[in-house]
Amino acid sequence: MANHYTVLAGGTGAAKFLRGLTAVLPPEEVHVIVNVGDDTEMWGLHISPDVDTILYALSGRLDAERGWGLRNETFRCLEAIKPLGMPSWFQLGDADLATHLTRTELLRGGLTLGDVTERLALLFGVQAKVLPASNDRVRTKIDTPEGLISFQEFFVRDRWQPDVRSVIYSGAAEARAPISVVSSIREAKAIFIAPSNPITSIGPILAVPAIRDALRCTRADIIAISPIIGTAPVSGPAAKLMEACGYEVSPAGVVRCYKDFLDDVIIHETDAALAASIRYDTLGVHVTDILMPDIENARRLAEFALGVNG
Ligand code: FO1
Repeated sequence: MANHYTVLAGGTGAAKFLRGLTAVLPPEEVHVIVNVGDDTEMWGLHISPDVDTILYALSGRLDAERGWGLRNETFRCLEAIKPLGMPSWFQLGDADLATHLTRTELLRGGLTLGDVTERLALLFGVQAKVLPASNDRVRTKIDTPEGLISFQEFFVRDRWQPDVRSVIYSGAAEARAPISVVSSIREAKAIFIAPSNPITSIGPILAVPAIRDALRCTRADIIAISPIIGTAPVSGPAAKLMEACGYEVSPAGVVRCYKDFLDDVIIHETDAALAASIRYDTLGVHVTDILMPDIENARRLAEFALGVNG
C-alpha cells in the first residue's frame, strides 16, 4: 500500500479541509482528486475553478473571504472588457487571468488538464498531488424551467435562484479517469470526501464510471465529512440541488449519496442525536465540530478524520 491519503474535493469547503490536512501531514502524502464539472470557457479561456481554488489554497494565496480567486486581486481587465460587450458576470481577476492564459495555451499545445495542473502545482510550490478527476470534458448542467444552463450560469450569473428540475453530468458517462486517479484511490491509506456539495462538487467526480468503480473496489476506508448541518448546508446551494436530485437535505441524505462505498461519516456535534438513525452495520458515524472558521479548526478536524481511520 502506498504512503498517501486521497481526498475527493470541490472548491471552498475542500480547500479549508485540505489546508488542515496538509498542516498535519507531509503535504506530499496528500492526493486531491478535484471536480472538473464546474469548468467553463470564458473569453476564449479554459477556467477550472475548483482546481484553481485548491491550487491557490495549498499555495497560501487563496482569498479566504471570498473562497475563490487570489488574495489582493485587481479586476482592471474585467472593467476594461465590459464596455467591449464581453460577459462580465464571471469575475476574472488580473492575476488569476495569468493562470487561465497559461492553462489554455498549454492545453492548446496538446498537454492534458492533468499535465497542466501538475505543472501549475510545481510552479506554485504545491507539494500535494492535485489530480483533475478526468482529462475528458465533463460539464455539470442544471435543468431549469427555462432550459439547460451551465453550472457557472446557475451559480454565479443567476445566483442559484432558478428552480432546479435535475442535474446532468454531461460527458461523464464516456469520460475516462487518468491512471493516476484510479491508482490514487486503489492504493490510498484512506480516502476522505471533503465537506463539498455532494451533487455539484463530488457528484461529477463519482459520475466518471472508472472512479466510482475504483471507490467500490478499494480496500482503503472511505470517510465523508458532512457538508450539511441539521437541514442546511454550511454554505452554497447544496439544499436546493440535493432536493432536486431526490435526497433528503441532512447528514443522512449525504450518506445516501455515497451509500455504495462509504465506510464512515463525520457529522457535526449538534447532529449527535441523529447518529443512531444514520448508523448501519457497515457505516461508522463520528461526531465532532466540523466547522472550519480558521486554520486551527481545520487542523483539528483533519486530525479527527485521521483518527477515524486510525
Ligand atoms: N464565484 C462567484 O460567486 N462569483 C464569481 O464571479 C466567480 C468568479 C470566479 C473566477 C475564477 C474562479 O476560479 C472561480 C470563480 N468563482 C466565482 C468561484 C466558482 O465559480 C465557484 O466557487 C465554484 O465553481 C464552486 O465550487
